[in-house]
Amino acid sequence: MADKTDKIGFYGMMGLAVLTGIICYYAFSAVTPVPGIVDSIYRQDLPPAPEATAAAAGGGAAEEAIDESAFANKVEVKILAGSSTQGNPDYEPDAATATSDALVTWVNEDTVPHTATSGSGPQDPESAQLFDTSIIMAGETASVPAEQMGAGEHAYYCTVHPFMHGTITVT
Ligand SMILES: [Cu+2]
Repeated sequence: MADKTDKIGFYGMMGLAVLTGIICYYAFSAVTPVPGIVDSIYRQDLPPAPEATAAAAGGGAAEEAIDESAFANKVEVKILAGSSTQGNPDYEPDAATATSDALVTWVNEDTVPHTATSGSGPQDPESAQLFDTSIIMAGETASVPAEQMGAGEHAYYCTVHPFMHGTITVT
Protein backbone atom coordinates (compact mmCIF):
# COMPACT_ATOMS: atom_id res chain seq x y z
CA MET A 1 0.00 0.00 0.00
CA ALA A 2 2.82 2.38 0.87
CA ASP A 3 4.24 1.74 -2.60
CA LYS A 4 1.05 2.84 -4.31
CA THR A 5 0.78 5.99 -2.21
CA ASP A 6 4.36 6.90 -3.16
CA LYS A 7 3.52 6.49 -6.84
CA ILE A 8 0.42 8.64 -6.56
CA GLY A 9 2.42 11.25 -4.71
CA PHE A 10 5.22 11.14 -7.28
CA TYR A 11 2.98 11.43 -10.35
CA GLY A 12 0.89 14.01 -8.54
CA MET A 13 3.93 16.19 -8.03
CA MET A 14 5.08 15.69 -11.64
CA GLY A 15 1.63 16.66 -12.82
CA LEU A 16 1.63 19.79 -10.69
CA ALA A 17 5.09 20.69 -12.01
CA VAL A 18 3.92 20.38 -15.62
CA LEU A 19 0.79 22.40 -14.85
CA THR A 20 2.87 25.10 -13.14
CA GLY A 21 5.16 25.22 -16.17
CA ILE A 22 2.29 25.62 -18.61
CA ILE A 23 0.55 28.26 -16.50
CA CYS A 24 3.78 30.23 -16.02
CA TYR A 25 4.59 30.05 -19.73
CA TYR A 26 1.31 31.67 -20.71
CA ALA A 27 1.14 33.99 -17.70
CA PHE A 28 4.60 35.45 -18.36
CA SER A 29 4.12 35.80 -22.09
CA ALA A 30 0.91 37.70 -21.35
CA VAL A 31 2.83 40.37 -19.40
CA THR A 32 5.98 40.51 -21.55
CA PRO A 33 6.49 44.03 -22.97
CA VAL A 34 5.96 44.24 -26.72
CA PRO A 35 7.87 46.91 -28.67
CA GLY A 36 5.57 49.73 -29.69
CA ILE A 37 2.81 48.84 -27.24
CA VAL A 38 2.72 50.75 -23.98
CA ASP A 39 -0.25 50.10 -21.73
CA SER A 40 1.12 51.74 -18.59
CA ILE A 41 -1.34 54.12 -16.93
CA TYR A 42 1.62 56.49 -16.43
CA ARG A 43 2.34 56.78 -20.14
CA GLN A 44 2.53 60.35 -21.44
CA ASP A 45 2.94 60.99 -25.14
CA LEU A 46 5.93 63.12 -26.09
CA PRO A 47 5.10 66.62 -27.29
CA PRO A 48 5.17 66.88 -31.11
CA ALA A 49 8.63 67.61 -32.53
CA PRO A 50 9.15 71.33 -33.25
CA GLU A 51 9.22 70.94 -37.00
CA ALA A 52 6.98 73.92 -37.66
CA THR A 53 9.86 76.42 -37.94
CA ALA A 54 11.90 74.15 -40.19
CA ALA A 55 8.96 73.55 -42.46
CA ALA A 56 8.29 77.29 -42.58
CA ALA A 57 11.86 77.97 -43.76
CA GLY A 58 11.29 77.14 -47.38
CA GLY A 59 10.21 73.58 -46.88
CA GLY A 60 12.97 72.66 -44.47
CA ALA A 61 15.79 73.58 -46.84
CA ALA A 62 18.22 73.69 -43.92
CA GLU A 63 17.59 70.00 -43.37
CA GLU A 64 18.45 69.05 -46.93
CA ALA A 65 22.01 68.18 -47.78
CA ILE A 66 23.60 70.96 -49.80
CA ASP A 67 26.10 70.07 -52.49
CA GLU A 68 28.79 72.64 -51.68
CA SER A 69 30.82 71.76 -54.76
CA ALA A 70 27.96 73.05 -56.90
CA PHE A 71 28.72 76.59 -55.74
CA ALA A 72 31.66 78.43 -57.30
CA ASN A 73 30.87 81.42 -55.13
CA LYS A 74 31.09 81.03 -51.38
CA VAL A 75 30.56 83.51 -48.61
CA GLU A 76 31.67 82.65 -45.12
CA VAL A 77 30.31 84.27 -41.98
CA LYS A 78 32.10 83.41 -38.76
CA ILE A 79 30.34 83.11 -35.45
CA LEU A 80 33.09 84.40 -33.23
CA ALA A 81 34.22 82.79 -30.00
CA GLY A 82 32.51 84.52 -27.08
CA SER A 83 29.41 85.39 -29.13
CA SER A 84 27.15 84.01 -26.44
CA THR A 85 28.10 86.88 -24.12
CA GLN A 86 25.90 89.88 -24.77
CA GLY A 87 27.88 92.86 -26.06
CA ASN A 88 30.65 90.77 -27.62
CA PRO A 89 31.19 90.79 -31.38
CA ASP A 90 29.12 87.93 -32.81
CA TYR A 91 28.81 87.47 -36.56
CA GLU A 92 31.88 88.35 -38.64
CA PRO A 93 31.36 90.13 -40.94
CA ASP A 94 28.37 91.58 -39.13
CA ALA A 95 27.04 92.84 -42.46
CA ALA A 96 27.87 90.27 -45.11
CA THR A 97 27.28 90.50 -48.83
CA ALA A 98 26.67 87.69 -51.28
CA THR A 99 25.73 87.37 -54.92
CA SER A 100 22.59 85.40 -55.66
CA ASP A 101 24.59 82.41 -56.93
CA ALA A 102 26.63 82.16 -53.71
CA LEU A 103 26.44 79.71 -50.89
CA VAL A 104 26.43 81.41 -47.51
CA THR A 105 28.09 79.35 -44.80
CA TRP A 106 28.07 80.14 -41.11
CA VAL A 107 31.06 78.77 -39.25
CA ASN A 108 30.59 78.37 -35.53
CA GLU A 109 33.97 79.13 -33.99
CA ASP A 110 32.45 79.43 -30.55
CA THR A 111 32.21 76.72 -27.90
CA VAL A 112 28.40 76.80 -27.64
CA PRO A 113 25.61 76.21 -30.18
CA HIS A 114 24.25 79.11 -32.25
CA THR A 115 21.89 79.67 -35.15
CA ALA A 116 21.50 82.11 -38.01
CA THR A 117 17.77 82.64 -38.31
CA SER A 118 16.17 85.23 -40.56
CA GLY A 119 14.23 88.01 -38.88
CA SER A 120 14.89 90.77 -36.38
CA GLY A 121 14.24 88.55 -33.36
CA PRO A 122 11.99 85.86 -31.88
CA GLN A 123 9.04 88.30 -31.79
CA ASP A 124 9.34 88.96 -35.53
CA PRO A 125 6.31 87.30 -37.19
CA GLU A 126 8.54 86.73 -40.24
CA SER A 127 11.14 84.96 -38.11
CA ALA A 128 12.74 81.97 -39.86
CA GLN A 129 10.52 82.49 -42.91
CA LEU A 130 13.45 83.11 -45.27
CA PHE A 131 16.06 80.84 -43.79
CA ASP A 132 17.04 79.10 -40.59
CA THR A 133 20.26 77.17 -40.13
CA SER A 134 18.78 75.66 -36.97
CA ILE A 135 21.32 74.76 -34.28
CA ILE A 136 24.95 74.88 -35.38
CA MET A 137 27.02 72.99 -32.84
CA ALA A 138 30.42 74.30 -31.72
CA GLY A 139 32.99 73.85 -34.48
CA GLU A 140 30.35 73.02 -37.09
CA THR A 141 28.97 74.85 -40.09
CA ALA A 142 25.63 75.38 -41.78
CA SER A 143 24.95 76.69 -45.26
CA VAL A 144 22.07 78.42 -47.01
CA PRO A 145 22.06 79.23 -50.74
CA ALA A 146 21.75 82.99 -51.26
CA GLU A 147 19.19 82.24 -53.96
CA GLN A 148 16.84 80.95 -51.26
CA MET A 149 17.07 84.27 -49.39
CA GLY A 150 16.37 86.41 -52.43
CA ALA A 151 17.75 89.86 -53.24
CA GLY A 152 17.96 92.56 -50.61
CA GLU A 153 19.26 93.06 -47.10
CA HIS A 154 18.08 90.39 -44.69
CA ALA A 155 18.39 90.71 -40.95
CA TYR A 156 19.03 87.56 -39.00
CA TYR A 157 19.66 86.62 -35.39
CA CYS A 158 20.52 83.70 -33.13
CA THR A 159 17.53 81.91 -31.60
CA VAL A 160 19.70 80.78 -28.67
CA HIS A 161 21.02 84.31 -28.00
CA PRO A 162 18.49 86.74 -29.52
CA PHE A 163 20.86 89.67 -28.85
CA MET A 164 23.11 88.33 -31.62
CA HIS A 165 22.28 90.14 -34.85
CA GLY A 166 23.70 90.23 -38.34
CA THR A 167 22.66 91.05 -41.86
CA ILE A 168 23.19 89.32 -45.17
CA THR A 169 22.70 91.35 -48.35
CA VAL A 170 22.06 89.43 -51.52
CA THR A 171 22.88 91.36 -54.69
CU1 LIG B 1 23.96 82.23 -30.30
